[in-house]
Amino acid sequence: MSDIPLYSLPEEHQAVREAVRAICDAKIAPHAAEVDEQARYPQEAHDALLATDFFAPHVPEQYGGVGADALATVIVIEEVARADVSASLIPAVNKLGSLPVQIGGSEELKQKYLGALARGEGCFSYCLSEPDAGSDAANQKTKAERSGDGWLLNGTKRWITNAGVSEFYTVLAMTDPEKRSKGISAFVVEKSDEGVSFGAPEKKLGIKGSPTREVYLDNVHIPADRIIGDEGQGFEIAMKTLDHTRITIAAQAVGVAQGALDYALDYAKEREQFGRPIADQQGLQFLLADMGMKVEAARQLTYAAAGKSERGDKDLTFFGAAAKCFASDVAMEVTVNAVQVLGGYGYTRDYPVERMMRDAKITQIYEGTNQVQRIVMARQLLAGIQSNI
Ligand code: COS
Repeated sequence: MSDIPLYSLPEEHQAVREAVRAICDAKIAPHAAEVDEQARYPQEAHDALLATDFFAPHVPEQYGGVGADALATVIVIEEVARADVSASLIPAVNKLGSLPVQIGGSEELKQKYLGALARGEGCFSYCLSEPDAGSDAANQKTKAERSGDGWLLNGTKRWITNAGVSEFYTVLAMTDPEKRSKGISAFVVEKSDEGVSFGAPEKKLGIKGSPTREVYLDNVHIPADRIIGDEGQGFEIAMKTLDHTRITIAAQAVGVAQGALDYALDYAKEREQFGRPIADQQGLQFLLADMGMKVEAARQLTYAAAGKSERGDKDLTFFGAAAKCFASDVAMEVTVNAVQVLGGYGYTRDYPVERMMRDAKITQIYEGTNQVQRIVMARQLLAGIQSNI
């Protein structure tokens, strides 16, 4: 038998949590309300994450990164989201944007772009969605055509997280419309490439500190070696990427739910009504108990999925979708209930739980709506791909 404690978080992962929480308490949480109120990029969080190697922790050591495994990366994102969901999109989207390169890119592309990301030269965004390609991701209208010794890209990408801030973009584009998903290819585009521009920031319900903009590609000419993998491999790479990164959305959901629960618990112990703390009321205790139970169940599923991501298990697709779907539904329920615990105060911007409630909502939508996650899960189950736990 191994001497690793059975079914518990390894010590080094617990140490990662403590380190990130300390940074969040000191440098990220104090700015979260203002970032939301002003809908501004959380530059303090960006700088703090960069200074402590939590900016893009997933980048392997061979490309100059710190090589955090999938579970450690999840813990980083969870802890940042507990303080500020907008800020947690920095490490999360850096993984989403760059993972296609890590999964399918040539060695030269990996050295160049994963290296630049590890050095903090810029954030990395992921450009799959378009005005007519949301859930139907294969319906790509952006085109890439061979031109001289490279590629010419034209089209509009929509809902792009950290657009304008990021220096690097993975862009999915149609190279052969006849072949639908098999005619899609992936490319690296840089913000400084001629013909790249951005729309106005979307006015959103939550995650206001993370800019969401359209990306316009107007005759953008890029060198041939910027293709990720082979021509026609883009959709498969995009879907494989999401298998891994949906777990990071689950992590955001667990983090924001934990943040709301922690705040509600402290409040319930202090707030007095009928001559005693409201925490003494059994009705409220039942609510808090359900919140705690569901956050823990979401966390366990998320960590199990992270293990599968790290090992590349064959049931990863199911687990990535299940963790994202379950944890985001929990986040929505728990944050709404945290507002309920605080009553009228919870409904004001003087307390953080209404921000957490607004921020939680997006986790049910992005990286595939929870309806899409159920399609993905059902297909896996019907194909007979069962958990190998
Ligand atoms: N890993 C590897 N390959 C995959 C894959 C995965 N997880 N998922 C799909 N593929 C492959 C399929 O195997 C298929 O190839 P074959 O024809 O050789 O079998 C090909 O990709 C097309 O897949 P499929 O037929 O399932 O495509 P659909 O058009 O039916 O789309 C969904 C499937 C709905 C699951 C997909 O479009 C999707 O995930 N949509 C949501 C997109 C999303 O998350 N957007 C958010 C963007 S980031 S904010």
